[in-house]
Amino acid sequence: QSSVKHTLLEAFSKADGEFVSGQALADMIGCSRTAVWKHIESLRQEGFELEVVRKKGYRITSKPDKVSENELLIGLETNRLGKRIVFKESVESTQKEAHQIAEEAEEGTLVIAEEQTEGRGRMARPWQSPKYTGIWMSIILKPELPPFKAPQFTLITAVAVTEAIRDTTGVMPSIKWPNDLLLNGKKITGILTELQADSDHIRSIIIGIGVNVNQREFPEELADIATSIAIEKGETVSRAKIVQAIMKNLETYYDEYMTNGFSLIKEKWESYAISIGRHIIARTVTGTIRGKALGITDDGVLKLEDENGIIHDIYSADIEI
Ligand code: BT5
Repeated sequence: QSSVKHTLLEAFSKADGEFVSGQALADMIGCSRTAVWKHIESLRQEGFELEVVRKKGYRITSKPDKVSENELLIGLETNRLGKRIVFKESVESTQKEAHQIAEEAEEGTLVIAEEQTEGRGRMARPWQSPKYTGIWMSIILKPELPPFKAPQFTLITAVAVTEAIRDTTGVMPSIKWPNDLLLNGKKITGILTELQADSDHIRSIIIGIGVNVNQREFPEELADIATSIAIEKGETVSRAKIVQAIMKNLETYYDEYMTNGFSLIKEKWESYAISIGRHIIARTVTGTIRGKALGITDDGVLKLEDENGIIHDIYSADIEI
């Protein structure tokens, strides 16, 4: 089956957008013209669009936008990140898969799926991950660092993803501390940073990234708070290109962080953030604090000044603007 598919795709690729006759395809595969039709149907199932014209044959008008290994490896410009790819058509959660293999996985291993059936956010909140329309992935890093440095990776990732989206699609998200990217005030990306660590050092850091790319609509409960790149841009964009750009940027900023520390990333983060300098509401597990967001510290902690001039360190919260 897969070699038939390969033969077909090669034939269409040689034809370079022109028609290939059913008989020619039948001869190449060594089957009947009826069987060719069935193979064409299965290409359609995989997201290829084909035109059929009587007496001319078949031609491919559009290829699927996939995020499987082949699509991601061709054109990937990194040295370490994404060199190992675990691709699954459907998983409960790439984060869960990544946790399972983290111990023996090479640094930079990428777990990516077309669909998550139980994608999750922080505090076990659900993360909607419909098939073929978004980027649902988890990256395993193994920095030689103490565990308290881990929250910085959420901020490093936010900067890397913001610039990747800007450079590949032309739309510019803004960052909402700590882990959201927004377009026109609605969420397009969530980041979930998790650890496997001993008391004094990180064994693995698992960065989960969800990007709404080509969804054209959202279920009712998300309609007011979520959007996608395609909705905001008005056209479908390539997920593979975005993934490749994220990997490249993440590698660059990870290296920058390990050699020179957090200051360049902090500067960029603050320039992309929407909440800094504004009045916000921070809902933490211990209570709600209102005040002006002053900025982030070198450890990625949010500084919030309340109306009495007291400055609070916020380590984890949901922010309302
Ligand atoms: C996050 O959590 O924003 C982190 C999301 C991380 C998802 C990635 S996908 C790959 C990897 N595998 C996983 O299983 N997870 C990671 P949080 O800040 O807690 O936001 C969760 C909230 O966002 C939910 O309670 C919903 O309100 C909302 N939400 C759910 N799905 C969404 C979507 N597709 N787009 C925008 N908002 C969504």
